[in-house]
Parts: sequence; C-alpha cells; structure tokens
Amino acid sequence: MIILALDVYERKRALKIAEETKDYLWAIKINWPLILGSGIGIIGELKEKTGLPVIADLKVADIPNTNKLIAKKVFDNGADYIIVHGFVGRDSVRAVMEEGSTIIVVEMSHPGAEEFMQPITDRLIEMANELKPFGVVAPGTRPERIRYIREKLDGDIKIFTPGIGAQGGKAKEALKAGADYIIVGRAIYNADNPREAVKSLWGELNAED
Ligand code: NUP
Repeated sequence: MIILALDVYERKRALKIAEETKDYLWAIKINWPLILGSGIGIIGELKEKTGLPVIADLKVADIPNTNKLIAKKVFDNGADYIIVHGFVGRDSVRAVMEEGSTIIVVEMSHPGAEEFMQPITDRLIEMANELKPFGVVAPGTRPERIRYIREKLDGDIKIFTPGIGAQGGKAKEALKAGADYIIVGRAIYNADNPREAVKSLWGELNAED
C-alpha cells in the first residue's frame, strides 16, 4: 500500500530510485518536477523498468476542454491514474474521468489547505460519491480528517494519503484512520539508501501490532 512520490528532476536518478524501491511499492506517483525535468516519456520508461502502475499527479484544474487535452496526453503516454482538483467543478472533473482512471483531491495535506480547501471538503466528498472516481486524496497529516472523510465517502472509493514522513504524517496512523494507500516522497528518495528506507517502512506496516 506504499506509493512512491518520485519528485526528482533527473531521468537517470528517477529510474535508479524506482528500480531500487519497486519491490516494496504498489505504484509510482510522478508530479510536475519529474515531467518538467525529464519529459512525459518518463511514464513509459518507469512502467517498463518497474512493471508498476504510474499515477500522474498533475492536479489538473482547468476548464473541461483543457482538462481533457491534458488527461488524454497523459493516458496516451501510459499513465494508469491521474490526479485532478475537484474545486473546478463537476464538468471539469468529468472531462478527465472520460479519459481514464481518476483520483480527486478532496483535502490537501499542507497547513494552507485549512484556509480554502477544508471548508469545501464536504462538498468535494459529495461530488466524489456522485461521480465515483477510483479514489480521492486526503491529508496524511490529519488522521482525524482521514477518519471523517472515510465515514462520508462511498466504501468502494479508495483513499490516498500524502504527507507521510517529511510533512509529519505517520503511515500507521493514516492506515488505521481509513487510508488505503500512503504516499511517501522525500522520506524515501532523499534517504541515503532509498531501498532500505522503503523496506523498513514496509516492514513496519506489515509487522503485527
Ligand atoms: O495534499 C497533497 N499533499 C501532497 O503532498 C496532495 C499531493 N498530491 N501531495 C503530493 O504528495 C506532493 O505534491 C508530493 O508529490 C507528495 C508528497 O511528497 P513528500 O512530502 O512525501 O516529499
């Protein structure tokens, strides 16, 4: 249930870390830094090297037509899932969902998310329940919010929680609160030994309590 957030710029470094950590991962999540640094072709390369699903975390937030153009390009290049912002409205989200498997952000993990996002989380959950995406993003830094979101969200929609490690969130707490997948970036890719870092997290999650 571990997803690596591979937020490095360099193609070679990205492929090396992916290869070293793949045995302990469910998927690899890429974001703007890697796409801007290495190009969209990195999706196919990562998939070929690791055999894992790739999540394109572009947090798409535009009008329906632009959202569609972005999503189409990402799926054409091999992505398995895309992350989209929900606050732009149902039409924009639907445009992405028509292209492929989608994950909607309902609340972000950083402190600033309390300013504008948290007040509308209930409405974003309602939208997710109606549109039935593959999953939603909830804050790994706030287990009580994961629990709240899990209670309100349809049972078959998965919960992805970033914010574990570098942002202070704890993997076990997030899973106990109802997360299905945890997303970890810097705590793995900045470690002296990324393989050891992810292995030890995997061991911790699979240990008996
Ligand atoms: O709310 C969110 N918080 C967050 O950190 C939604 C996200 N998609 N992310 C992403 O998860 C963030 O952009 C980064 O790619 C990853 C977390 O990385 P780290 O804090 O573990 O290094």
